[in-house]
Amino acid sequence: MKKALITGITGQDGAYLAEFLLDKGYEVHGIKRRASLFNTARIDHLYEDLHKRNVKFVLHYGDLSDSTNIIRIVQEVQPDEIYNLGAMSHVKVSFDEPEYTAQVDGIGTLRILEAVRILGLTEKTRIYQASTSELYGLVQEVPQKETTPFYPRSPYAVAKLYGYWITVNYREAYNMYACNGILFNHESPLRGETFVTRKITRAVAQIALKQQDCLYLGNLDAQRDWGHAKDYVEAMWLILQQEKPEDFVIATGITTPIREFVKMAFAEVGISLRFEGTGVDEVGFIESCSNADYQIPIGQKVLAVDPNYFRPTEVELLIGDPTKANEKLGWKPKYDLKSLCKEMVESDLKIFK
Ligand code: NDP
Ligand code: GDR
Repeated sequence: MKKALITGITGQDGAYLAEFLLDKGYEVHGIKRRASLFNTARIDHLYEDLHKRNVKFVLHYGDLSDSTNIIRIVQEVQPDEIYNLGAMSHVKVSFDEPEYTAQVDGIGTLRILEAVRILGLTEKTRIYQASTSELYGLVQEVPQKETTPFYPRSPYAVAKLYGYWITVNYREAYNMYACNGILFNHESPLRGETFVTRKITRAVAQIALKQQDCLYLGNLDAQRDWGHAKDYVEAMWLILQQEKPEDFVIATGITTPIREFVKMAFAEVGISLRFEGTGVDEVGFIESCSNADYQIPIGQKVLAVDPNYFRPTEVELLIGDPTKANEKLGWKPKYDLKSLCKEMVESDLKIFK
């Protein structure tokens, strides 16, 4: 039985990856942070399974800012694979917490690599580093692929740039099986509530159910290449199953403006929108509503721009080229954006009902 260790197991990707690996027969270990409230909502069902199906699922307290506990856990678990998904993952928040973000997202990656090296596990343990399309930042080339130059635009992206290169360096210096997955945005019903897609689908559900009047967003012109987290955790696993370690872009190859995702999500509850104004004055009104269950007054303002959500430096356009992953990993996404958006809106409607 293979053993996997996942940092960030309580996050969106950690939860899907843990389920994926348990289904493959892995013994799964995860690192969770101590918090004053329960923070395991996304993986609680795996605990239930633990008692019913005798699955192997173990959580350890730890933090990527503390190398002593990382070394202890890696020594205890002796993992075949480590998935380093733990991070302060919010781009806008990284401008408020730049040093902490560097500690966790940058040096945290070094702590994992060093733990494996110090413990003499370089031949046994394979490492997946959660790298990101944010590395591309200011557009140098479209679509973005493995050879596209990086130009990070936030403390988050700069910290992840260190994580990327230290992973490459340890692979080359110590012959370790350590790889970067350069993943473009991926979403799901488990997406954190403050990322834009989930913020939108939650607001659509609450507006349809008359629990909220208006959704406030930042830059509506930014464009993202969005996929489903379920498809993307499979790619993480595939990256660690190859003969030789390499870095891969994981993306759909299709990009969509934030404004279009807003329209798409409202369409799921039968509401169509009319936009007026530009920049900070842009607003969205209800133009029509075809669903008898959600009768919101025509003309109600449901979308407005709040400059507080603007970033000091923005990433305007991300579109990935997944050709290498298609060809070498045999990876192709199963979900398209419409089915992802539908699943997210339906899930949020269920929650708010
Ligand atoms: P989430 O924000 O949902 O999850 C982040 C996880 O990291 C949580 O489990 C969180 O714990 C944990 N964490 C935060 N700080 C620390 C710390 N100091 N020590 C240990 N663990 C910590 O992110 P996602 O699941 O969406 O993303 C997973 C990884 O992939 C991240 O590294 C992210 O930067 C990267 N990524 C994500 C993409 C996406 O579109 N989702 C795209 C490309 C890369 P807690 O629950 O306690 O907060
Ligand atoms: P991103 O995701 O920054 O790409 O990072 P996010 O969903 O936060 O933003 C996407 C785009 O939407 C614009 N936007 C808003 N964003 C948020 N969060 N809230 C708003 O109100 C809002 N209005 C407009 C943003 O300006 C941006 O252009 C995510 C994270 O998961 C990272 O960890 C990961 O590395 C990258 O995706 C790939």
